[in-house]
Amino acid sequence: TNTGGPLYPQATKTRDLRTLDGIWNFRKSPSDPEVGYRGGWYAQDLDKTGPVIPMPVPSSYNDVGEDISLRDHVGVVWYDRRFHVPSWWGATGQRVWLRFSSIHYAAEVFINGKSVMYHEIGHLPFEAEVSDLVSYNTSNLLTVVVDNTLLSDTVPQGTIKDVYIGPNKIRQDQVYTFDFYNYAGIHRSVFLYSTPAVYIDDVIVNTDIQGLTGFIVYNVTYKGTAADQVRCFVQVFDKNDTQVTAYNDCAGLLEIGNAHFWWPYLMHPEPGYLYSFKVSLIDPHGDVIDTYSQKIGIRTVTWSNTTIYLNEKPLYLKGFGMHEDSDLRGKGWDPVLWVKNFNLIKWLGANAFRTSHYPYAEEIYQLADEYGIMIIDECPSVDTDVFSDALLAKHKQSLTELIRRDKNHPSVIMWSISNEPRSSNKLADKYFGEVVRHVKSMDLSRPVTIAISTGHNTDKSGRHLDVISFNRYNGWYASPGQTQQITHNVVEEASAWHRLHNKPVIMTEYGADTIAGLHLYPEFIWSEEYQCALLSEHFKAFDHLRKAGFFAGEFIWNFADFKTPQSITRVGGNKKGIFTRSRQPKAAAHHLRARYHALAAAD
Ligand code: BDP
Repeated sequence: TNTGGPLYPQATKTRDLRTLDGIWNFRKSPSDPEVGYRGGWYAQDLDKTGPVIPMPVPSSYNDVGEDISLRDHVGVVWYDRRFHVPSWWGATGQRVWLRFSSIHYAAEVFINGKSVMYHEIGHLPFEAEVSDLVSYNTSNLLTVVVDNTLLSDTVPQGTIKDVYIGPNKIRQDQVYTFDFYNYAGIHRSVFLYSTPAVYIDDVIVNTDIQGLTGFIVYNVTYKGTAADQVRCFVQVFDKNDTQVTAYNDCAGLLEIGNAHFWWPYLMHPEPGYLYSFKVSLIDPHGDVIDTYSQKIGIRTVTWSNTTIYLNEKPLYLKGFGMHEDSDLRGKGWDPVLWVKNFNLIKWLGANAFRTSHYPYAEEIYQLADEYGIMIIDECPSVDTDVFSDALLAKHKQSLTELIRRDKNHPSVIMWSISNEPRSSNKLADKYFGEVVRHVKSMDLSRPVTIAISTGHNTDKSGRHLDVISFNRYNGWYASPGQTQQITHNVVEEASAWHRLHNKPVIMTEYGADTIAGLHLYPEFIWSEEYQCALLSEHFKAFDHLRKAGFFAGEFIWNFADFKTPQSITRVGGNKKGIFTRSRQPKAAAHHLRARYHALAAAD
């Protein structure tokens, strides 16, 4: 595993950037995954090894064909393409880097037949320096082997089941308990980029506020030379590109008087204010040898045993759980979809979402920074069941990579270390104690939560958390069609969690499957009327709980309909969206919109 690449790639005066997105060659492996390796598929153009099909990158491969065996493929697939490296990169001694923003689930990457890197765990970037492997005179062959198999020690977990399909014939099925389709492939952009020989490796930024003054504590690390040969110069620019402060050190504390703070959407007339934080490495002659700049927001997140505060103001989170999911491209990064999503989020008057149930594309956090939308950032642990040491190591690894990637985003206000783990298991106590300790060793500036579905009487994870989040389907899985108990149950459960742990409480999931266009009145399950009625009963509970003083947020499940594995409880997927999969509103979207805007006006 290579865990480099915390900085999102960018072209600057000293760096260049190409994307390798486009149409690649693709070939499904026979069920014995070794066939391709034995046949040396990594060392020749894939179309020489047998039939290939064109495959868009980024995208999931599952839904672009007409073939069940492609959609439901379990195991290994091969991708390849050729690329050129600009000759001036070599001539000027630039280092060459290859970065995958995410491949699900595991990947091995070859350049010109040589293995370059292996990475496991989807939804997170990985990269390697490939300067010595690329040729400048001819094209280079890039081959990627992707394996979507989930087992008891992968994050998330799954099982492979042998299915008898005829005499001496076994098909291997992937089974998993989580409720979204196990889409696979090269899901996000592939970047080829250059840095100078001596380069900025990472920048860590933390911020603080006192009165009208903003503070930036930063630390820059660089690689490729002896420490005394370069120095750092940092500059901070406001929105008009006016420099507001500068400093001559690789680590320091900057003070900005009368600062513009980063505020959430609808909490301030100018939400999402971002400064540019520019780092330059300067050599002994005073020449700039590398520069990198990123957007930062000055804000604080603090919490007590009842309240989460942003810039010392009590926060009430209004949002939803989401998915990276859409027609045809599955979990492939899609700027059209996400600009539309953010427009809908603003239209709703929401101020937050949870990246259920895995880290989303980095571009999504950049948009959230700009718009002032707060994120509960979730790692890919969902439905954790068997609490082994091997799993714990990988679970921690997913958080190491997540926090390294997302630490500087002002939009990220909380880490969610799991969704619905089987936390009544005795082993869950020690397990989550260790996961939380690990997160705290990397970041003390944000609270940690889990979206818990275990009841408060048996859960073993809550005592380790800063904020208790719970998922509950009153009026759906419990008493479908019955809305009378909802308000009471939600108030009781939230209060019980608070009494038990004396911590702020959030409801991270509630909702009802709804077929857009199905109207049944008086309300009946699956209809738009029922979804609205179920929401209304929850709203009453939330209003009551807001007065009780420990309730910090409401997140409906889900923003939009999404694809799931095939099951008799799912009609073409999970239909709990307030928007359809093509992002058209159900009646519930209008209902929720009225509430979120009214709450924002009252706050
Ligand atoms: C919850 C899960 C979520 C599901 C949801 C549902 O956290 O992933 O999609 O239930 O069943 O248990 O709709």
